[in-house]
Amino acid sequence: VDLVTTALAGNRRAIARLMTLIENGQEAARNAIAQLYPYTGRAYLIGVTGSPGAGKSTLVSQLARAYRSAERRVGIVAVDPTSPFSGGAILGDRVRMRDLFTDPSVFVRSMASRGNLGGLARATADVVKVLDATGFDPILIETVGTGQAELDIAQLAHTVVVVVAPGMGDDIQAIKAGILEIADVLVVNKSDCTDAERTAAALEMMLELGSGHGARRSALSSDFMRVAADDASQSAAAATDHWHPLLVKTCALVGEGIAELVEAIAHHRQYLETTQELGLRDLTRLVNELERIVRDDLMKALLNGIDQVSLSDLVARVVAREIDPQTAARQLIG
Ligand SMILES: Nc1nc2c(ncn2[C@@H]2O[C@H](COP(=O)(O)OP(=O)(O)OP(=O)(O)O)[C@@H](O)[C@H]2O)c(=O)[nH]1
Ligand SMILES: [Mg+2]
Repeated sequence: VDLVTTALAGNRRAIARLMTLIENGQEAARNAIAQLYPYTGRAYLIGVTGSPGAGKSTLVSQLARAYRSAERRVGIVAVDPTSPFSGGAILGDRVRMRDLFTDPSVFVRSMASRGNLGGLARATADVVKVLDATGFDPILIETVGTGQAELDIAQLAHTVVVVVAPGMGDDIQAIKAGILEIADVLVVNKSDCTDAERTAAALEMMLELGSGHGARRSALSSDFMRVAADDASQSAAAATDHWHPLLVKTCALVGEGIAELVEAIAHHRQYLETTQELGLRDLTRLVNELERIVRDDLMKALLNGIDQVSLSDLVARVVAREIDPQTAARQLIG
């Protein structure tokens, strides 16, 4: 019996081995994903992102416990080398999470970045597919919300939870500029800390002013997406009522506000389901994934087809202003 069949039957070691194949970018992984793919598309994907140390991992483990008590099988993917899930943090955190690591209905996987964030996004999408196909639902995906690749990963999810910790005054500007736009649910964690109320009030005001949400919709604007998505789904996007991000205060350390967070996520899911946004998000995600693979593979094929010397020669000529980038690119592709 092959690895995929064993994994589909629920064997944890087979699941872990598949994930390792994926992380190492091995050819066997491609075949495995092809076999698994028909079984995917069932799990609900929840992205948890936010600044370093905001309490994402603590929150994720509390969410996992909440879903466990509702008899769900929970998948956790931590795309963060410093996460407690990968052993980067103090022992206390791991001890607090030990129940999750030993629960057969929870699967925790941390993704090593290996310095290649583009590859990481692809590997993460595939690891999520493995969990999805093997019956984990929901799947929680933790990423640090600092760069485009991480935002891409966050946008794998149906619901994106952005975690903010109080007392990061300057940080609010960064949030405003970047991750607030992808937040479906905004969490002010560490509600036990001073300044929590003030941070929550500031964010509340920003939400009321209507900054945020909207970045997702413009995902349809890539050329690839426009060609790939049919008119019907595009007009469905246009007809959709806007979602107004919910704000939840939590103290992940003691589990306060977790029930409210679970409810906010469920509320967002219901919104996605009643407005056809759910299908649209799947479409967006899969077209983006397809586009990324096509781009990666074309680039790889191109680089394989030309020798190092002529490439660096061409680059030198572009730098020397002897040839413009467009003409150079055309020469390369030709
Ligand atoms: N006071 C307080 N501390 C918290 C709370 N939630 C988490 N912490 C602490 O904040 C620190 C960081 O928590 P993590 O869950 O590791 O945060 P993270 O966002 O996953 O961190 P990185 O993955 O390293 O970016 C830990 O020491 C937690 O114990 C909270 O609600 N209140
Ligand atoms: Mg973490």
